[in-house]
Amino acid sequence: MKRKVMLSFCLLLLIGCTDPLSEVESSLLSSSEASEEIVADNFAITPVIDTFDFDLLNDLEYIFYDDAGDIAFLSGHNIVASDYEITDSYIRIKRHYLVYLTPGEYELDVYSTTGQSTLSFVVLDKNNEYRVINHSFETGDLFGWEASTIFKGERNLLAFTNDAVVAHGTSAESGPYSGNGDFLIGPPEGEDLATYEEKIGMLKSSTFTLGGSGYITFNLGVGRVADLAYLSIYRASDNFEIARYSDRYYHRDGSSSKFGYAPYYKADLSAYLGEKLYAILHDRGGHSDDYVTFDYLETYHDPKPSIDIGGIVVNEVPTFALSYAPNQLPNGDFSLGLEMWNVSPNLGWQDTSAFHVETGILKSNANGDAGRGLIRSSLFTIDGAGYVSLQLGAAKGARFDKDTYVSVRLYGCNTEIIRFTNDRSDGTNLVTYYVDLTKYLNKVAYFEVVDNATGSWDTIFVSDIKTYYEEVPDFTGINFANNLMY
Ligand SMILES: [Ca+2]
Ligand SMILES: [Ca+2]
Ligand SMILES: [Ca+2]
Repeated sequence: MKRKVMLSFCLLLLIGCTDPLSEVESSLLSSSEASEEIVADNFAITPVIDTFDFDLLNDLEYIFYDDAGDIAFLSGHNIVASDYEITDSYIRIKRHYLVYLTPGEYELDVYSTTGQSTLSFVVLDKNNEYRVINHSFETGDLFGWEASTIFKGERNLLAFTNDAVVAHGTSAESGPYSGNGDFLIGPPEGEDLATYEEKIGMLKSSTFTLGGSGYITFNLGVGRVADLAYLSIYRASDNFEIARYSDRYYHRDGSSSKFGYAPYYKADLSAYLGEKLYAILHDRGGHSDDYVTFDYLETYHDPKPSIDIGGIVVNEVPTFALSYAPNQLPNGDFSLGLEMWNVSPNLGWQDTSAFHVETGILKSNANGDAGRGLIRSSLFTIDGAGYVSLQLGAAKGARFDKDTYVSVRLYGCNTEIIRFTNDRSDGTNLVTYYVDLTKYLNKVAYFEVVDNATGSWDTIFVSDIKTYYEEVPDFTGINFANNLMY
């Protein structure tokens, strides 16, 4: 009875603990309790692997014998049934549980049909809390990372699957290449490259606390268009995007990155030391070289990496000249030309001259259908009835819904909350679309207009943007903008 009470007390403590100090206190309590229990062990458990290494991401393994009868369950340190596996003679504790434990010594209680016993293990200190799980993809899969679609929920269009964790080649010309370990993110073996390039998606890391020197390093390759292929770092407390990096090396003459090589970059994030951060790798493009190779996101360097390693990064997170965000977008009717709008200067678009205004209509065809680019509005506040409207024209090329579109993004996190396209195209006439942003009332947002294709009709026209309606506007379903993001 005494033991039961003590166990419950320990479990309660653990459930309530989130900071490392409390975790240490609980560990101490558990071990002093366990020392009393040694004499009470009713059966033997022999460790096979009882050390967890954050770099190896190994499971733990223990053998038990006939005297144990049937093992019923493990208890302690918040372990639940899905965190371990019991076979005829083995207990395996899985890495997905171990990876979140603070480094140190642990004991778990093991209950069986013949009584109880304990097993112990060690979580090695590899600066675990300062690093992302499976930072080099050496498990050969996406363990510790979370992939999500960004287009109509279509899993078959998702770039980041376990198949995209590939063995690295031996030279830049032979295919995917990485200098770090055996695996990296890249085009799956046996898949047609054009098919892979068309795929898009996001790949999110685990959350880490920025420690050490505050520098991070990573390998990032290909990604022809900076605005469509990039690594972003976010602050976990408010999902604010603090930095965005693309592979600038790709654009050098004769760059091996054009063949899949993932150059090594370093970035100084020391202004965010001590904060919890996470990374998201973005692939948002569907054409030639619109894919990424990626590896070895190391977020703990102490001391800071030497001056001669790692290429130069440029923080390409969107910035706005004015933080003023009225509810009606200034120059939403383009009566002032491109005033208040910003053409992206980032690498990978042919040039920055694709956009022009003609009779109050923004068009991406200053250089014909072959022009490509991204233009960003100033900020506006989602207000009133929460609806906005605009007119769209053209944008009806072969893959129009992936190539020529309008997005609304939230300021700060830059989350794309809606993407829509001219799916109700009416020949050469403009079509009005109403966009429901009621879920985001009082948030600050902006538009992005994207043209990432060069074929016939691959150009987009936008006009007459209204971002304030006092009441829900009167329109039929035919003019409702369908969100492609889900
Ligand atoms: Ca690797
Ligand atoms: Ca792609
Ligand atoms: Ca175009």
